[in-house]
Order: sequence, then C-alpha cells, then structure tokens
Amino acid sequence: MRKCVKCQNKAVVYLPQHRLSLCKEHYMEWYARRVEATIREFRMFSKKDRVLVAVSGGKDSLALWHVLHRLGYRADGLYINLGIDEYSERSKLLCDKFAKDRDLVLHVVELKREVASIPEIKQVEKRPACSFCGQLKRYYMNKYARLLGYHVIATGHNLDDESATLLSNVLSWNMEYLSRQFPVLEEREGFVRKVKPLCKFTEKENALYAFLAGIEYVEEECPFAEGASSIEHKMILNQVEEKSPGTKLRFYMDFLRRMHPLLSSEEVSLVPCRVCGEPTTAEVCSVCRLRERLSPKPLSSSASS
Ligand code: Q46
Ligand code: ZN
Ligand code: ZN
Repeated sequence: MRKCVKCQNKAVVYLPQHRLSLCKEHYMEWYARRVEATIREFRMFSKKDRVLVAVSGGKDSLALWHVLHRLGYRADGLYINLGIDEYSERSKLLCDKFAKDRDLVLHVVELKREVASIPEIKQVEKRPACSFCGQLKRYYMNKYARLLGYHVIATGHNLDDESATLLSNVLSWNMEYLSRQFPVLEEREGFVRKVKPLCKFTEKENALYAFLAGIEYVEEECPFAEGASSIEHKMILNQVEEKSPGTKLRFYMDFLRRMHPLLSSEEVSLVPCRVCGEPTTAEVCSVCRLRERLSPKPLSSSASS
C-alpha cells in the first residue's frame, strides 16, 4: 500500500511524472496549488478580474470552475447549448446543477436561438461538425464575455489536448499555429483575453479531482466527435509517457519556455464584421457567412450587436 508523502495516510493516487503519492485531501490541495501557480506563472488573471469559465458539462471545465471558486477567484460559468439531443440536454442539466448546488452564476447561450443547432447546421455544411462547432463556440464565448463585462475567458483545455495539438503542429510545421499556441491569448481589438489554467494537468488528473470533489459530469462523448488525428496523437504521446513518465509535460513546457519565444507572432489586423460588428480578418466574419448559407438573404450592412 502506497502512503501519502505528506501525512502517511493511505494514498489514493500515485503521479509517476511527479513521483508523488497523495491521499484525497493532499491531492486536492496539490491540484489547487498547482492551478494557482500556473495562473501566476503565465500572469493569467488576478483575484480582482471577473473570469468567465466556458463549461461544457465535462470533467475538465467543471473541475476548473470548482477549483477557481475554491481558490477565491470571481468565476462565473458560460454554457453554450449546442442542441445535440440528449448529449446537450444532459450536459446542460449537470452545469445547472453544479451552479445551483454552489450558488454560482451560470449564463446560458442557446445556439438554436442564435443561429441553429449543430445537427441542423450539419445538414447544410459538408465539413466536419467540429470545424464549425469550434468556430461558433469561440464566437459566442467572446461575444458574451465582452457584452457581460468579463475580463477573461478561461477554458478547460488540458495537457493531453495541448501536447497533442503541439505534436500535430510540429509534424506539419504549422508556424502560424505554433506561434499562437500559448496558454494566454492577450486581449485585442474586440477579443477578450483567453486563458487555459489546466494546461499542465492531464485528463486523468482532472478526472480524479472532479471525482474526489464529488462533481457530477458527463462521461459520454459528443456523438459528432471525429478527431481521429488528435486521438492518434494522444495515443502516441501516451505510449511515450508510459515508458518515460513526464515526457508529455516536458514536451509542452519546453516548447513554451524555449521555443515559443523564438517564434515571431505576426498579428493579422482585425476589423469589425460588416454585418455583426464582431472582430474578424475578413469583411464579413465566418459566423455571418455561415448564417447566410443557412438562410440565404442579403447581408445587412449595419452591425446588430
Ligand atoms: S462539441 Fe462540438 Fe466538441 Fe461535439 S461537435 Fe466537435 S467541437 S466534439 S468539444
Ligand atoms: Zn495526505
Ligand atoms: Zn459577423
């Protein structure tokens, strides 16, 4: 039986990459301290900032909201209802329950009311659902964060997500994506600052925190999840990790500390979308163009938000 290195009680977890055995209480404390340290290391936000946590009902985002609240940050939630049948219904229910049980504020955006649900859009769009779903989520997250007066948007991206994205960008030497791969994207011309406080935690570490904190979260995958290449990259990294614990974290952190500063970040200029006024690089933003394809009618030239 492994013992907790802090109190000698029975350990509930062994973290090989950190060579740590911890009991429930000390795991939760370790997790919270490490989140706080990550927020400080990358100067993500302070206790004065109003933080909007993008919650999906999954383990990562709810663990993030829970730990930010526990650390004393001013964190509210934003749930975007994608209208994906029972999957979205259950996710919404669990986010609602999470907020009510803890007396927290949850904002809900109904995609069906804003544009159309993901299954409805999928009938018209040929590309993979995740491609337009990701665009729509980023658009409404930013729009509502700004309208509701939040200083920063926090998302639950974890180390598995970030290191798999990094591997994919390295394999294709996508310099533009590499230069933007950082856990903080600064505020600029209509874009609210975006941060990833869980970028140093694996999926498993987040799941364990959520479990120990008694958080109910959706375990089933979105039925539209395709991501074959990202799953493959995660598998490759997991195999290396198993043989050599700590590789995933080192791969990601060494990129951030040693490689990222060498990459030039040429920023494309942003303009307000001619139709909705949201920041975009084109004359009309991708969401307005999507809206146009869904119900073709002449695009108005006045901003509606
Ligand atoms: S919700 Fe949307 Fe994800 Fe479903 S359609 Fe893809 S991006 S998988 S996180
Ligand atoms: Zn202990
Ligand atoms: Zn627009």
